[in-house]
Amino acid sequence: MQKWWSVLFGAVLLAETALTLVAPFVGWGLPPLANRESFGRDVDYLFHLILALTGFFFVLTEVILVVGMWRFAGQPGRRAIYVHGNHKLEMAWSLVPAALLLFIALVQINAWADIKYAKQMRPPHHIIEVSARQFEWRMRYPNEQTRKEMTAALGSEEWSEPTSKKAEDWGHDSTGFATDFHTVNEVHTWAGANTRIYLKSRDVLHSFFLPHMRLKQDAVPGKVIPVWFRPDSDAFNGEWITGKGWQYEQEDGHDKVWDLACAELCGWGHYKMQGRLYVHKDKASYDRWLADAIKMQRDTDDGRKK
Ligand SMILES: [Cu+2]
Repeated sequence: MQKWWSVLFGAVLLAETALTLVAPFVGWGLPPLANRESFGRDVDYLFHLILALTGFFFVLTEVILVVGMWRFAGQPGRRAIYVHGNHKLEMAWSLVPAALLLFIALVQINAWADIKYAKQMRPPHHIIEVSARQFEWRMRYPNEQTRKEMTAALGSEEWSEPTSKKAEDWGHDSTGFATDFHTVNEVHTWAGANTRIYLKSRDVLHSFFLPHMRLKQDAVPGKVIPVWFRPDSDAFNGEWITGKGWQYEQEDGHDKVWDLACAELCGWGHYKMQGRLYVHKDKASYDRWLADAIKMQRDTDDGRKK
């Protein structure tokens, strides 16, 4: 009778394995990749490599568990045997994972450096400041003049972070109106643009996650963290049309939508930290949107420098 437990465990294991094998064919895999031209494929490769390694050892240890439960199920009159460790086995199950972790650490070096090292990032075409708070993302876009100055400075040989003073003049015109643009939960860039994000948090830990770009980075209070991504040249999901707003491209009859999510449980309203990534067809479409957006901001009092 005790053997039924091993049958139950075995059945669950079989079902899990079957579902995993079926998954890629019924679309339960990763979301569509819209960042194939920079580091997206590297991230997917690492994901699948680690999934294969952990999957193999998961199935192996579960099979050993199920077989053990079957063979050594309790029987009336049979006494348990006490084992005081096995030196060779313990060495093996310490050294094998250690070697695998070292292997993964070596394989991922280039992808990590490409995504996270400020000095190795591609010179940006576009810069956005993203500031997380409970429970929304606040984006800040430089006006065209500031964007040009900053991208030129970052693209030059001489590495220079924008200083805090510089960020303050993102900026205001002589009449005291803001000429940079502030928005909530909307990331705007254009297809093929190296997009640099300066990530901040105003309160607790959040995590900036663009699943289709394969970009995820924690926002840490007190730090300004640069990250970047580049939407593919065919990744545009729509166009800004003055007077008509955002028009989504269609794909298989559905709107093409790229998500922004918070990937770090940050409080009761964590689920509300959803946004959208708008990839404009080209810089001209982005410029039209920015001009309209700055105009709308100007038409309210919020744009006035206090
Ligand atoms: Cu959050």
